[in-house]
Amino acid sequence: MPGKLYLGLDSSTQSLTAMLIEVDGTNARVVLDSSLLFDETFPAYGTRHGVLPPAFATGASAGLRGIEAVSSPVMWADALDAMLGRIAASGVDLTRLAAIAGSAQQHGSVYLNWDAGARLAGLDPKQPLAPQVAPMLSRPVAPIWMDASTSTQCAEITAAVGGSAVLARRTGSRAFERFTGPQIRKFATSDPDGYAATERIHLVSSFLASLLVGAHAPIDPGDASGANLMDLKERRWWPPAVEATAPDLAGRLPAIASSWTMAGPLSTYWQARHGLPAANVVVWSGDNPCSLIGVGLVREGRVGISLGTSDTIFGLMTEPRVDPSGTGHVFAAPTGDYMGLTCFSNGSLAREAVQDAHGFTWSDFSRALEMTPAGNQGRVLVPWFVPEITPPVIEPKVHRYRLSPDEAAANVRAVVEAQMMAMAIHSHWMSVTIDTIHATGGAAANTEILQVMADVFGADVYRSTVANSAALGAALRAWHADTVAEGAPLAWNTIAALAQPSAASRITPNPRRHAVYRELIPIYEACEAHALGRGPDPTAALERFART
Ligand code: XUL
Repeated sequence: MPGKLYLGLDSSTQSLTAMLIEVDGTNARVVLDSSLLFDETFPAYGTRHGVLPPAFATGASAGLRGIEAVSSPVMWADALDAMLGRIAASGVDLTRLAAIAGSAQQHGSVYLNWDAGARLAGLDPKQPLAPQVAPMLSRPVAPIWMDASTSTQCAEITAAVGGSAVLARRTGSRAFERFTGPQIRKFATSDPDGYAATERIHLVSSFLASLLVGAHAPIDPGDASGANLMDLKERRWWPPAVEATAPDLAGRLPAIASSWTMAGPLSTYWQARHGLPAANVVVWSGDNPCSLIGVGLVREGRVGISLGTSDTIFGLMTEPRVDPSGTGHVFAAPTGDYMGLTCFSNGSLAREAVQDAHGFTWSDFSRALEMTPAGNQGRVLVPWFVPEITPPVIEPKVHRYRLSPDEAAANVRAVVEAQMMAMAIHSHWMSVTIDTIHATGGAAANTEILQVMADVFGADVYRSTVANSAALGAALRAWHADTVAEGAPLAWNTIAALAQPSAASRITPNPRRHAVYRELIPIYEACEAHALGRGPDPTAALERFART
């Protein structure tokens, strides 16, 4: 008998992806994987890479042009309509569809007016979704995670709750410009009438779930923890932050419900419009919490490293430990645990800057790594080619110690070693003993880079082949929630088996090289401190290291 189907949707910055899995006992396989790009499929909205042009941003006249980033909730709804139509027409027997879960870009907020509840319940299946969503909005645009315009609001919220350390301890993160709370404060103070016209403020995730169930849906703790508003341990809105953010905000926020909560069946709109069944809709989560599942990181000690435009290290934590330096984030994980995440902006950007400086191809880059020894004979580069998030660096500057810019191969090794050592240093706060790393992202194709990763961390590295980890994570969450609803929850390890990388991709650390890095890491930390103007020149220590 054919098994049940589970659908995962991922509404990211630039696209909407759907992944349908079929489950037979404890085995799952992907039966459909489909994406649509917003810019390409919906040019009428005028987005570039999923972001509206600056004219749509509210603060253009206040000198905020360029750091504001907004997108269109109506476009996201349009995409949802198109994608569910595409799935309905795929020929897969959807009567077996048991549950749908979703993932969305984190932090973005959608402002719905007092009529929205009635409009959600009364969607007309003879009409497309988008024109029915536009009149629900009290703010036509949604600020998204790329927005950096709320420094003032961050400072105000931080001061009101008693400082950064208090906010981070309670909510998992100090105030960040892109987080939802500071964004809400900016709207409430700059457009009080718009705020008064707002009944409910959804995150992108709970907004899209609401469209599917035809009612205001709850939000899961994973995405709620990207708001600077949730008490991470209690998994409920934290009154001091809510009060510090905007007047009468508590009643405007969605309810928080555990990640496996059924928000309701797919509404009659979707049933009548696309002939879909009344499948259960699971509360949606953020893309990072969903990727945790979609990359198979369901136990402490296994972390993911994504080598993309920026590099990210993330992993499950059984306890809500918080980064005292304030650069890392802690979110609730869809497993009921926690997840730590630290982002570095000098990822591919820095690797490519070195590659380009020496006219290297990608295979020259690999050869340079092969030719040079671990520890680079004490030659170090601190790779802040662009402003860095971790540690925070506003004025980009590349620092070299015992290294000349023209030593091509040594610069290649230096940039990769620096990135890996920085990730090891700045993920220390998670207090997780890392034994396994799942590497994802474009640069994970490079085996020599992964070897440096294995040697620096002293951990096995596997290359993850999951391309749409957030959508897969959402599909797996749908399966998990269904097993909970049936009263026979499956272990996460079983659920996430589909996301595990192949054993054949394993790269093991070399103990001798790992010992070299154990010695070099504290010296690299001293290089960072020196580059930040907070410590003595580490050259003598590097010379001693080079002699050993
Ligand atoms: C995480 C963050 C991004 C978005 C991307 O804090 O801002 O990863 O979730 O969609």
